[in-house]
Amino acid sequence: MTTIKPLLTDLACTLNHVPSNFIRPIDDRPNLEFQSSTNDSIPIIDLHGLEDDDSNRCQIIQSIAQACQNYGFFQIVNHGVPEEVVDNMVNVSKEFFNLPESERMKNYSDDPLKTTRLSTSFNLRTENISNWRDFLRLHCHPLEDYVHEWPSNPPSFREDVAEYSKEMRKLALRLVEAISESLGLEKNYINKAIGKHGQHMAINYYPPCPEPELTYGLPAHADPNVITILLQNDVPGLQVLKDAKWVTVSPVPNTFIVNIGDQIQVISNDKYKSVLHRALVNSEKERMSIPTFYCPSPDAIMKPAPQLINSDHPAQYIDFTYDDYYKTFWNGGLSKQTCLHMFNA
Ligand SMILES: O=C(O)CCC(=O)C(=O)O
Repeated sequence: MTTIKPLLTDLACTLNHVPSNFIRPIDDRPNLEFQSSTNDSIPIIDLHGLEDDDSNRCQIIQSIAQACQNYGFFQIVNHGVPEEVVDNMVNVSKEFFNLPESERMKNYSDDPLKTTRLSTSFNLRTENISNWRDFLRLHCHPLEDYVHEWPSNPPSFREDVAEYSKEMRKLALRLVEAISESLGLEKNYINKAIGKHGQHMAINYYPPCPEPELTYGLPAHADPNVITILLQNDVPGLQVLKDAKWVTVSPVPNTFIVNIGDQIQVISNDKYKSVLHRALVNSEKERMSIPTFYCPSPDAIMKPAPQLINSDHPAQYIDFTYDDYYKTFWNGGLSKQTCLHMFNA
């Protein structure tokens, strides 16, 4: 009798071939040869001096504006997050995915609306093709509302992840202020527009894959939220769409990758674009990535900033609640376009 394993991690190590439910159609597969031949990447921005009231800040904000306009993505150095906090986060995540299956399964759910859950692929309830990924998803703000739901094994999990979440929140607030200014808006404009904001995190675990040319860890998608701050381990896999080509973001130690999400595209009235990205998998090495998603409050009314609407640039979007947008995203599945067209004016 075969036992059905709900999680990929436990199945993957027994396989020599990718099961048929993970195989993408021929015209939608990663091109691994191209991946190794490209040396383009996204801009790296040094945040040192961001809080100074001098030309440093102006310079950094200009670099952010250019990166958001041309790439929708950038990497940051000198971000102010202590190395120890990052190391603890990475180590405890590894330990979690190394726990026995029975222990990890205590957190399992396929309900996308659960605020703490371990799951696999993207949305098992709606998708036809599976993705080569397990993930632990956690809501992180306000911490005291969620921390008691988080795994209590490994024993330091809650403490290490809480420390990391607090650092991510501080960093997200600084970045969102800078992005606001880069659009010519008041520093606090975006943080006010998104109301009592939320913060979610995923720990993505991509086990080694026997045939990485047939499947994705995550197929092309844009992020529905405000900004995402991503930490990746030393195994490449993230690719970003730039001028119709997939650019690999090679891991750089002590950096985070930042991308603007659909809600910044809306607030900026399409000045900034929320860009498609995807995760490839590797035949030999496990890959881990840890995105922090900074989100509007579910009841926040999202719309273009009035200052960015004029006769040359009429409003591109109707008003909608983030709750509506988020549900549309999860129910629609990951696809090659954002859900933004469903909210066009
Ligand atoms: O693993 C990565 O590098 C990308 C992860 C991602 O895009 C996501 O979790 O939405």
